Amino acid sequence: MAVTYGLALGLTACASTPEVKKGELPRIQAREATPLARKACNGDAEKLVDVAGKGRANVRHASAGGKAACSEMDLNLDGRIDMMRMRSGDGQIAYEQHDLDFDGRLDQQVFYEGNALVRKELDTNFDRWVDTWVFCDGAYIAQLERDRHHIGRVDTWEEYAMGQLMRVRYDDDGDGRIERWELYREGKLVEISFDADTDGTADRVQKDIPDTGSAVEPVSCNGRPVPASATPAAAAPAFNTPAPAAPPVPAATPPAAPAAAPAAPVTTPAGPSVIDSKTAAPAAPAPAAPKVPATTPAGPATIEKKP
Ligand SMILES: [Ca+2]
Ligand SMILES: [Ca+2]
Ligand SMILES: [Ca+2]
Ligand SMILES: [Ca+2]
Repeated sequence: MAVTYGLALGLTACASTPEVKKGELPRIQAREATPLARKACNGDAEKLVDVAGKGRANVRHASAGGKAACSEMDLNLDGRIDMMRMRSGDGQIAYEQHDLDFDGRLDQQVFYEGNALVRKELDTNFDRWVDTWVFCDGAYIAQLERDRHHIGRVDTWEEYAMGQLMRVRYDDDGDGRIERWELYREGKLVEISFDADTDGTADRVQKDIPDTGSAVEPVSCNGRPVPASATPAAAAPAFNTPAPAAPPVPAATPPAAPAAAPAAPVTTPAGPSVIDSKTAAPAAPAPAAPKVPATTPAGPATIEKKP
């Protein structure tokens, strides 16, 4: 069995003509963190597969009413489940859970609609709470939200066009109000706006951003290369109008205390791993997975060999 990985590389992206931004909603609704917990893969029948010929099953398929329900896979053959995939009643992939670094703890859950990846949720600091939400538009990242300071709700909003970063909004002090914007053009940061009094209007705009000479290519949502036809300039919206509010989410509760952690750089979210097996793994919509440092094993139940 071969395990295939891709790398979702770091990004910086582009933006269009930046203007003074008025009317930004002074208070936003911030998505709240949710636990990242394993879901059971059950059915009325199961099939165990030893894809490595080592006398121990490393793939388990569960079915219900004769239809495939879900699968559990041990991709690195260490006896622990690294991936679980659930299917809807019509057999389409609906949901996946991934342990990307094989440490026995989940790092990501992926949501599909009609076999198409629509959202990824990640735990990037290994505390078993989702802190990063990635929203896909076809092959491209459309929006990414982060709980950068791990305060239990989103404090950073990244907007993309054709996989390229266009704008980032920050609630740096965790008070539920955005006070900083960054605009990007052709992969480079071109403008930073500050709203010190959080009245919704930028009262200081910095445009003399040093050009580091580096710009990063657009990033896809599924880890595959961004289609060559992607032309971010054509897709770039003009951020000279009031910014849209965050998508409908549960209302944030007033923060208890300002966030203390330093701001983290914008980074690309991790992708799931893919099993490439002739005998066991169902076809996957090829996500990619950066390796993250392995930590102490503490994992789920081993897949037992069929009697
Ligand atoms: Ca494993
Ligand atoms: Ca893990
Ligand atoms: Ca987390
Ligand atoms: Ca704020």
